[in-house]
Amino acid sequence: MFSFLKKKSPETSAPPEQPSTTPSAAPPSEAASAPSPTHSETTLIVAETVATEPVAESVAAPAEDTRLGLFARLRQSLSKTRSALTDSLSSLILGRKTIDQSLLDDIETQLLSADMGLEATDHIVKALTQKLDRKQLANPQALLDSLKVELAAMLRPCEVPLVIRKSDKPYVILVVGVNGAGKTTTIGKLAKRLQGEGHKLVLAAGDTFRAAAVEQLKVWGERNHVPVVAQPTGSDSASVIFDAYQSACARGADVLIADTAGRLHTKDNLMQELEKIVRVLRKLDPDLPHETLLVLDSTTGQNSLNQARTFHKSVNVTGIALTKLDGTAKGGMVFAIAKELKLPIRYLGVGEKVDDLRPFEAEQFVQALFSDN
Ligand SMILES: Nc1nc2c(ncn2[C@@H]2O[C@H](COP(=O)(O)OP(=O)(O)O)[C@@H](O)[C@H]2O)c(=O)[nH]1
Ligand SMILES: [Mg+2]
Repeated sequence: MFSFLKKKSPETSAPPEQPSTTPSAAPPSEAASAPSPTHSETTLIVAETVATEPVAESVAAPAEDTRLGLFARLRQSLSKTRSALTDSLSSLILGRKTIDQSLLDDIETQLLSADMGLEATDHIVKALTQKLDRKQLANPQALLDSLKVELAAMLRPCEVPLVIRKSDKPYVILVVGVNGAGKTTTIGKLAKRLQGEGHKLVLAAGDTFRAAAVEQLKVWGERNHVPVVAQPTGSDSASVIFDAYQSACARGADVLIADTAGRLHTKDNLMQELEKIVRVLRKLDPDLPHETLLVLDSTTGQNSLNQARTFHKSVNVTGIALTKLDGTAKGGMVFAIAKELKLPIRYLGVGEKVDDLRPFEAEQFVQALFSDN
């Protein structure tokens, strides 16, 4: 399935296409201490697919392509959060005859227990209290409608889709996050999505800490017919990503997505490694990476907010992909992220399949949370 190009000599390492804009041939001094891309023993593994049969899961059924079908799937994937948060909120509100402070207190408790976080909960309850004081909440249904409006308003500033600028070629997406958050899976899904939009991709297997991570990315590359640039486990991650950038330039790729390791964020060396990757990229082009996408696992609830702060401090996160919303009742944390981090939420991961990555839409998310059918 893969062809392995052993970079033993400059002749064998020649790229298949000549670069239009090739970065300086020598790696920056930062990367030179690590296995250099031009080092005679460096193995550049380019996974090229020769698969002719489409992978079943990568082909979306036509019916699922409709907006209605997508909404139904989003709704279904949020079922755990819906029963933990919105179903009980709805029955709490609609079950009351009068709207008073004690009802608002009960709403507050519900929101907090659904991982919405203090700030977001406070914001919502204050807004509802104001409306109650101004006599703008005539009946329980008006309160419920008002709650939905406030929730959507809180999410709206985070609805900033990822736009691949053609002028930034290759557009570099650095994917960061702790182990198990869903980085590699998200890269696979994102590769498929961007490919569907007509972009030519290269993937960088920058998680050189775990052998399985490289293999996992290569399988995704094979499925998506995308070349994967990798080096053996234990190689320098910045060096792999540097190689991949050069390969992406040589191939005329539109997008380079780089995977990274995710050992616990409390260990300083991970942050140092990520900072080094960014420094190496910035020597090639000060605008790199164009997107630093932090992958957060929604099942970890409030804990992921702390992770986000740590990563943001080190590598200046520009967007968030929130995974595993299908497996958790803690979907309320989307609101906590919106209120506390104020970063664009680019995508939601709603399953393990290749099509289970959804661009984040505030209104649609709230609708799916409250929709009965
Ligand atoms: N249910 C579900 N599982 C997911 C999602 N995203 C990732 N996973 C699973 O989470 C596990 C860890 O994912 P992986 O991509 O290896 O995480 P990484 O260590 O950050 O690269 C794998 O079993 C994935 O299949 C998602 O949106 N929903
Ligand atoms: Mg991984």
